[in-house]
Amino acid sequence: MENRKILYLFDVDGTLTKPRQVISKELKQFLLNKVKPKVALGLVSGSDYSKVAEQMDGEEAAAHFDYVFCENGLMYFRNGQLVSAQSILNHLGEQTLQKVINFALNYMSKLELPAKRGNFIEFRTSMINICPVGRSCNQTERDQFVQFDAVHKVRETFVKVLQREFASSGLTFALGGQISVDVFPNGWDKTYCLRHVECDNYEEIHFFGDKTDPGGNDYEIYTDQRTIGHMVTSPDDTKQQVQQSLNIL
Ligand code: M1P
Repeated sequence: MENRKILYLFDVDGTLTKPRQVISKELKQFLLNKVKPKVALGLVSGSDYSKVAEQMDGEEAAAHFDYVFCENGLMYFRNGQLVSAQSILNHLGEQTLQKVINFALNYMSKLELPAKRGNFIEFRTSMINICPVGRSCNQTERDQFVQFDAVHKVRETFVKVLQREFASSGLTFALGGQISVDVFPNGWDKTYCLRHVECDNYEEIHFFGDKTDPGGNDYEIYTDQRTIGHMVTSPDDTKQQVQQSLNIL
């Protein structure tokens, strides 16, 4: 295979798929049939494994990617098997975690939004995901929140309050997707996944992501010196940029 010493790493939501949707058949086939013969392929998402696998159209499809980095790479999968994992609970301890959870629940209890559903705090292995509308909202309620948030800056304000409250706790609060805030220890951002590929000695590591502005969860890896960053605006844009960079007609 040509150029196997190049790695193309992709964010998922907004980059390979519409937020929380499944990848299109066309883009999946393009990546696996046209791109994979040229470069190694990896996924790096803030989401957990079940969501990433679902969005790649199932675990079998996800396993076709050389690397699957979930929860920013703190959960590392290769060929569908978990290779390594880090626990936020072990890292922070119960007391600090509860302080964050209690504070967030209290803050969210005072918000008035177009809709409020369930699962306001999703506890993952290596991060907490805080969601004012509730992760069990449906697509219409998600869209409503997105519009409301664009005007009222609910998450942006929430992040500032959290940063002030937990200034000395060593935690990062990042706007991952559309409706939630990811919370993880400093340094457990998407650059974490790069340590897993160090031993594979890639000559170039390209990263494609849509949340590349400061405060977005692609910012750190996009600006990292070890990667060549590509800012994209949609799955179609990702395909176009990959086609151009690899001269695929
Ligand atoms: O794009 C990755 C993000 O996807 C989801 O975000 P949201 O539901 O807010 O659109 C979450 O899984 C989030 O943790 C993740 O960073």
